Amino acid sequence: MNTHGIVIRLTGASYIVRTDDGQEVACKVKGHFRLRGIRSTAPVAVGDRVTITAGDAPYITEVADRRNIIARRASNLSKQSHILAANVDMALLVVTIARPETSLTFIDRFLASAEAYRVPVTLLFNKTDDLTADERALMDYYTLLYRDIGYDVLHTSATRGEGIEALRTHLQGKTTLLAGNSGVGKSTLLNGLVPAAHARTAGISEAHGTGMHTTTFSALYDLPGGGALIDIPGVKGFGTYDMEPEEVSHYFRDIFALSSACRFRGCTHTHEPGCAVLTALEEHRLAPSRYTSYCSMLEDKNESKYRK
Ligand SMILES: Nc1nc2c(ncn2[C@@H]2O[C@H](COP(=O)(O)OP(=O)(O)O)[C@@H](O)[C@H]2O)c(=O)[nH]1
Ligand SMILES: [Mg+2]
Ligand SMILES: [Zn+2]
Repeated sequence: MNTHGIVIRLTGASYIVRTDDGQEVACKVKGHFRLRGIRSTAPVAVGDRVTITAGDAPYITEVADRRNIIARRASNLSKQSHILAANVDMALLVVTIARPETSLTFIDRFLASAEAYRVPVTLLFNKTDDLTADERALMDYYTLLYRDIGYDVLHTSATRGEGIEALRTHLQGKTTLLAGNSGVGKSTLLNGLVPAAHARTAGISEAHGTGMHTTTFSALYDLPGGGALIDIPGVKGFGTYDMEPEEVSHYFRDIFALSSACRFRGCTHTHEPGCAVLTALEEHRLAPSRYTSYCSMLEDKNESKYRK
């Protein structure tokens, strides 16, 4: 008899599947899956709906069609990808203005990759209790900037519990991937939302000024009010989606919206006459930080194309 369930945790040795009747079963994977054109180092990911065999040594026999996946390249040179999570409704990008500082380039690259994966992102500014007046002003500016582009922006102080109720409401009923640099408060937020998670939190290492990775395994945590959070250890965000240089501007919503008025089709918005993006930049209708992030991503793509 076969049973169905969802993969909620990966350990080194097995996949923990929560079956539809609520049991947690440690499973192995048998044989090879051919997964619709994806060459992957790990065939099954957290969030996958699977079929398992019953018995003393259960194994996964089938992975259901995925709504989406979030993957990263196994290594720079490899064509294989590593699937981080499947069937995700949303990503929550946790950022901090300071201690540690999250760079705008990091945020913009994340947003662009998420657009490519068609995963909506909510930007969450955490540690609102720990800001100078200047830092608060900066946060307010970024909040307007990203809301204006069309992203949801929330604010929390995970340690003080401020903004957690609004966040809870926002996450209700959805499967959300937790993302963000280490030290921004992901584990603290997770513990606030899912007390049973018992995620380990870490201070910023005094010596290096960087956070330490303490979560060990990918896991899906049910939210008390419905929905779930997926925590992937040691992964800041998405790997850069494999996109052509011409495609990069499609994933910057503000730049894409402006580009319809460019004189030339295939305008790269870097030097072309009649470029509506460059005009908007000059006229302060496009944030310089967004344009800088776009250019840096475009350069990467051109370089990797050149290397091939
Ligand atoms: N002041 C302040 N510190 C926080 C907040 N949230 C988390 N921290 C602290 O930041 C550090 C890193 O938090 P952690 O949850 O481990 O971050 P993660 O690496 O993203 O999982 C810990 O010392 C937390 O106590 C917050 O809202 N305000
Ligand atoms: Mg953590
Ligand atoms: Zn242009």
